[in-house]
Amino acid sequence: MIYPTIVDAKAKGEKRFVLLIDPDKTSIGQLERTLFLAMEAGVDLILVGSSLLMNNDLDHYIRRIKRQVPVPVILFPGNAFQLSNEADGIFLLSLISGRNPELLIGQHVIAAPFLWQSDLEVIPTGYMLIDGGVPTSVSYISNTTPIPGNKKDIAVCTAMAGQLMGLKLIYMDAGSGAKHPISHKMISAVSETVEVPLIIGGGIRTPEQAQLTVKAGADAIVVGNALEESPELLLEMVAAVRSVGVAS
Ligand code: 1GP
Repeated sequence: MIYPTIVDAKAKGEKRFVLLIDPDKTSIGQLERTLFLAMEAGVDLILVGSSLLMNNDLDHYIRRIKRQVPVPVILFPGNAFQLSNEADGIFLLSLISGRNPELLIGQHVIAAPFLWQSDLEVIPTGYMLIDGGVPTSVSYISNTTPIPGNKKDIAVCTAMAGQLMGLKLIYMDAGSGAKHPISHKMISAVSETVEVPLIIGGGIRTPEQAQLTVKAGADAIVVGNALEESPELLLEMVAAVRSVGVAS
């Protein structure tokens, strides 16, 4: 089971590194090198998904990942087309920072019969989009306004509402390719408030940023874009995250 391991890690103060793979941006040819480095570095989880996906063979793509690495693969779907029984689990995202009913309940209803019959571990996730200084695919495609980056009280109240509604994770995302990652003030404020694990992603490009993000209170970080450009960064990034934890 994936979720209990995330909760357990949080309880022990261990930080987790999550690699995001967008099938449109990492070809099957490039996958081998990325996955080799992911194993070397000791990546904890792999997310697969995108706001908008051109690749129409998710099953094949995920089978290819699972053939090479034993790391759990979690769907991070932009919509109900991005489902596959080849994955181990799914972040069932409620876009709680937005006010688009399609992404609060509409797509979930469409996906429900598939998920009901699948063996995927469903992890209900409060997904919060935070302004990262540039319009992102996710804000455009989701037709939602991100929470302003300097409004930590709005982020805290939104995360509180997510936990009260029974969501099991809070994922604050500045969006792939964000100009700047989520502020440490906002991360600390949310992590000091909610009890469910907190995942942070969007615009994390250096090992230093990765380390500061977990120090600020993230239980796990997600990195995609920077690693598509330089997969070698994986080793340093994971080491930076590992260096923070019970010992620090
Ligand atoms: C996006 O949080 C993820 O949903 C990762 O963002 O691609 O900018 O690392 P980056």
